[in-house]
Amino acid sequence: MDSAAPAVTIESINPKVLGCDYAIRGEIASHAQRLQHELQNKPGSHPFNEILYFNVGSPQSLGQKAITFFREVLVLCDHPPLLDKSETHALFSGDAIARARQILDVIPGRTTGGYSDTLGVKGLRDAVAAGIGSRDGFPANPDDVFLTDGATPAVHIIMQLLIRSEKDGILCPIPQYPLYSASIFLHGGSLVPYYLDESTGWGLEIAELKKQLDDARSKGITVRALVVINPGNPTGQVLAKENQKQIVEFCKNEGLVLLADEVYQDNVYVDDKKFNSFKKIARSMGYEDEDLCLVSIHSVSKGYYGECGKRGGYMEVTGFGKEVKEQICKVAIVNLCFSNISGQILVGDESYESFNAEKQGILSSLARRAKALEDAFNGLEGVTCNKAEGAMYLFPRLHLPQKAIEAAKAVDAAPDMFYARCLLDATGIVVVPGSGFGQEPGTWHIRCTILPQEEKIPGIICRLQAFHEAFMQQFRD
Ligand code: DCS
Repeated sequence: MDSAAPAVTIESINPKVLGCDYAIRGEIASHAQRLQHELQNKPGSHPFNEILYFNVGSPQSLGQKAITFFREVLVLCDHPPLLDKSETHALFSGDAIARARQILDVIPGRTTGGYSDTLGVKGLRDAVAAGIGSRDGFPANPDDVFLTDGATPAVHIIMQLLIRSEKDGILCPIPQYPLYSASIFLHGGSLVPYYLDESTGWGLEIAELKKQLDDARSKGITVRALVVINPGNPTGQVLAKENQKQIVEFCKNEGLVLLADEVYQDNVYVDDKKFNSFKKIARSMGYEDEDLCLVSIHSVSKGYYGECGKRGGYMEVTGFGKEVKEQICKVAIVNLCFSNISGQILVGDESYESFNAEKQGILSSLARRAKALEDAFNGLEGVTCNKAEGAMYLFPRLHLPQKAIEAAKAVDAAPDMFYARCLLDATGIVVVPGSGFGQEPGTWHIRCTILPQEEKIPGIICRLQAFHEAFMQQFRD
């Protein structure tokens, strides 16, 4: 045997790792990093002087300020001796001091440096359950609440639980947030696509669900779950109550777990739509715990928190029965605990008057930014863009001239990738090609966050317009 042969090579790693894709940090983002490096080493080497990362939904990376109250509570919990210092009362709000004391009282050992209880600190799970109860008007059981390091691990846990082989399928929206395709692939299952209807504002049709379910079953796939992202990423639609009722009924009748990704529940920007949790919908239809297997996931990365780096989230798991829940707990035990304590503190925090102004300021500014960017996209030749009713993104459709499609082909790129790359090279603006989320064959999109700070939006729109006009001019048929 060749002793110099490496123990692991790209050919010998798990093909599930090799084959899984996450376009948000894909080819365009890597190219952007190269350009950033070049700009640093050689200022003036590109027609722009900064890279604008609109590919990732990370509000604070794009300038959103953290809510003061949350950060004060975290600092005080991380360093409890501050609570005994007189200066602390001048530097920190009374609400934050009181809240930090309450939180420390429920954390074993009064420290953020220990492993927490397996499912998360009991007192904080109680707070999350109370929050869900007041949101929905139906009580939540703290034993159904698992605190997680953001929403991502919750998705992996559920996929791990449900997927036994490639014969197990998960119904997943197209377009979708690529965590779903990646996690289904990594856990060895089959993604069963259902298409959202762009012409009705990314409508979710039950007939389409049924068609895809039947088709998968006819191929021998056991469909285990339906993923619904509400409000949608990348599509931004907020589901209507009646539609949600149909979805709940569909899952119950077809014996599917409903995996409700509700991380954007605070991000709704239109007056005629309101977020309703699937739990509330199911309970208001008279469905009890045992009638429906439902997982609702949430995160402090989104909403007005924007605390992506703190990795806080939860999943509320209902209808699974005691034995299955014990198995989820076992996975948590193997992890020692599912999540870090700072994230747990954030997710368990309550709404205080003292941060209401900051919260409203962030949410109303996001609504204005969504509208300004939506109007700008709709003003571009050959671009149509549905409303961002919620979430943090726009997903405009590009109707590209044939010459642009051929130019893309000539460099072996999909047309949306080609467009995103030309946009980056000309303006420094980083977006994600629609192919990273899935799209109807033959349609092309890009995804752009609505997160640039408000004062930067007019300048960004000007750059976008100038680029698009030049692009269309160059490739006009
Ligand atoms: N679910 C959805 C729908 C998301 O959009 C994201 C993150 C997550 C789950 C995972 O969030 P956390 O693990 O941070 O809690 N959204 C990514 C996106 O589309 N751009 O950047 C992050």
